[in-house]
Amino acid sequence: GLPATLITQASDAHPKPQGHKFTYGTAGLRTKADTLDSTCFRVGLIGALRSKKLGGKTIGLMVTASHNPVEDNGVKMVDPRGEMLESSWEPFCTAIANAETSDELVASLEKLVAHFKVDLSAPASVVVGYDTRPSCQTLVKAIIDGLSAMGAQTIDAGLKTTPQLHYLVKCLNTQGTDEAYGEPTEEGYYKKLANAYIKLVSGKGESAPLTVDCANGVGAPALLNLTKYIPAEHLSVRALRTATSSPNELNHGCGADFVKTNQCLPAGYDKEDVKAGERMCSFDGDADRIVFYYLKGPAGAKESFRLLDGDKIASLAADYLSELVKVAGIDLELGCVQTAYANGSSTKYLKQRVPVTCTPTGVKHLHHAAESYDIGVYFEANGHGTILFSASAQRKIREASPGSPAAQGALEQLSALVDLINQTVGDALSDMLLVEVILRARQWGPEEWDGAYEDLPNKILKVNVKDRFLFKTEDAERRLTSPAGLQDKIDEVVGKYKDARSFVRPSGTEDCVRVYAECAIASELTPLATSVSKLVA
Ligand code: 16G
Ligand code: ZN
Repeated sequence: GLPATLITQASDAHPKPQGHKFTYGTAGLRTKADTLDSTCFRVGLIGALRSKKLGGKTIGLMVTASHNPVEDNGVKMVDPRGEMLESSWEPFCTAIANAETSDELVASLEKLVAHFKVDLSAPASVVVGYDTRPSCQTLVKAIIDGLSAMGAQTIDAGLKTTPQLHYLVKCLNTQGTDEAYGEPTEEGYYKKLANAYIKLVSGKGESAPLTVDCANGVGAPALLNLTKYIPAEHLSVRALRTATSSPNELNHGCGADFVKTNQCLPAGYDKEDVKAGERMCSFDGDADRIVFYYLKGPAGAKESFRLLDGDKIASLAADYLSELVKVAGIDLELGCVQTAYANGSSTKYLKQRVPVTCTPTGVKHLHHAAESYDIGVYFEANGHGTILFSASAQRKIREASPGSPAAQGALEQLSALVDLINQTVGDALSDMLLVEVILRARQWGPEEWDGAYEDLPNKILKVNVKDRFLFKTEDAERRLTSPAGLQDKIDEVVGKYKDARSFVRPSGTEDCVRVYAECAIASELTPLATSVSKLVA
């Protein structure tokens, strides 16, 4: 059975805040950091059990609250192939996090063990990473106490970006097999990306510097490290917002979420000497999202801010990869996965070129859907995304015999792209390099990239409601089934505006409901969004 005495003793040192309710949601368990000690301890226990269930394969635990403010923190579990925790475990995580006493805790753990038939005599191995938040230190200690109580082998990976942790998990589990993903170290990660990138851009000339907003988070040291492996002629970056030792600056007026939500430059960029036409991008606080942007228009005159978000990255990548596949002369189906937040113009653009599917919000849904294509391009509009190459696609790319020098070139590029792209999860560093590669290959600046389609004016509003769980959705969150009658009222409002679309869904990460609205005419956007919000509030 479970080491109940050890667990109880250790749990008494990590008491649960009375009455506090935790939920394992789309981003794992996330809330105010000062309430999370008991939860982290318990996630340590669960992590050990998850590994035992999988016969001792290494699973990952990442402590981060991504783009949220510095007072927040969270923990999420990573399965052996680098993907999100299998969703059937989520309700058990929630129940275990909410057990009020140590005795209830042991009982809830026993339920999990019985339900999933966990062999407690199996070994357990868990790798733990964390971001730059000051609260991480004590939370990681709590996790390690949980792992020790279960006798799990613990690898403390230290400060990592979320995608680096996913990478490590996959590498540790594939080491020495046919599917070996890479060297299971941070250095191995940089080398893998850098080598692939250098192959892809060699001989393509130098490019102008890229300005990177690191959100004052873990992306800053990671970017600095990465650049050590890439000669400056191939990648020149100007790293801004790198103040990781000033915790209050994390995601503050900067970062991918700020830029996407407010559709403007990071605060203070007017003093940073940015020029019209210059490529810029922003990471989020744990470097698993990226958005690009630039200023359009003649220098000095009024320049306009232009966002190149996850949808624009998806279309850039889908076009480029489709072309390579064609030139390579191999038969692979490339498809795109989006969510309801994808700008209507991007969906229209992509649908004219490739199959497109829509899933509910959250990486696990997109990732899963992308696995059904040979090459699955998935991006959320907020800049989280990656590209998956199926095992058979990778084999075809490796084994194809090229019919021409052009085909050979395309195959070589595809095979380097397989290495460049972090296929475990969206990765700001890897996606940044991918965009650089494509722009270099096409000899494009941001304006040419931006030319693919024109975004419909859009915005997202946050509405506070009494109980967000009353809001239930269908059709990949595009329609409400409850509260009864509300969807009809939304349809009626939307019908009054040109090319309009609006939907309402409960947030998976905050206690609110989100209203998305887009329409053809910019001046109609606020009236549309506010009318729908009023129906909801
Ligand atoms: C989480 C998701 C992200 C999604 C966001 C939506 C993962 C790893 N992250 O951060 O993909 O876009 O939630 O937040 O799945 P919301 O439900 O509050 O709108
Ligand atoms: Zn993130």
